Amino acid sequence: MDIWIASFNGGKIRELSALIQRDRPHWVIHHPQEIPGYSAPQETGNTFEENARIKVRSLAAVKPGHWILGEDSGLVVPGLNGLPGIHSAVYAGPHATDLENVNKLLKMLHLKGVTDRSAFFVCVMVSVDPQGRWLVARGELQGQIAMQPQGKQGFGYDPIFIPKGQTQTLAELGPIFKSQHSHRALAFREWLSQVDTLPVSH
Ligand code: ITT
Repeated sequence: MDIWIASFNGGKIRELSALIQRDRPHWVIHHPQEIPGYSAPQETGNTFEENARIKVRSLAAVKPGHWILGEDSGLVVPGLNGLPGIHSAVYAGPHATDLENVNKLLKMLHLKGVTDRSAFFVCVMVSVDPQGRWLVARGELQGQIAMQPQGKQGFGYDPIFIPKGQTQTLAELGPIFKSQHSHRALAFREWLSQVDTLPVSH
């Protein structure tokens, strides 16, 4: 079957594509970049799920009758009252780079004298299928914020996130670790199990 990934984030697309290719190698993956003139919708929701639904609904409007899969994700830091949370992509500004977001997070922890560096990643995955049925799945990865960036793999906040039970950041642990343990991998696994219970074959 064909599936459209409702994302413009290269890191996410890479990880999601690898998960799909691993578990459903016969699926054909498409991206919104293939659609001339299509641009990302405004993420105006107040929750990860609302924003994931906005992305999926927007792409479904131009690709009706297809499988559309989207997700909204972010890093929640309780010591910063839950920030950056749903604002993770734009924490340091509307066009912030990953590096700027990472630096702002480290700076805020320092400025506010936060000693509790615990944090968790959230991913809420949403899909709509050709029959108009919606699925929602969630994954979380617990850990803590490193004192300084380490590692070069991954994207976003990976260089400063140390998963619980590990001594290295996600950017050091790399894609194989993330494909097994990340918030995205867990949400995908949960989503796939829901797909498999739908009363049609894929
Ligand atoms: P799309 O909406 O086009 O998918 P986006 O980057 O705007 O791309 P989000 O609004 O969901 O996506 O923001 C997610 C941000 O959270 C992302 O830009 C990273 O900064 C961070 N993030 C999410 N998952 C991550 C991961 O696995 N590793 C590191 N950072 C992650």
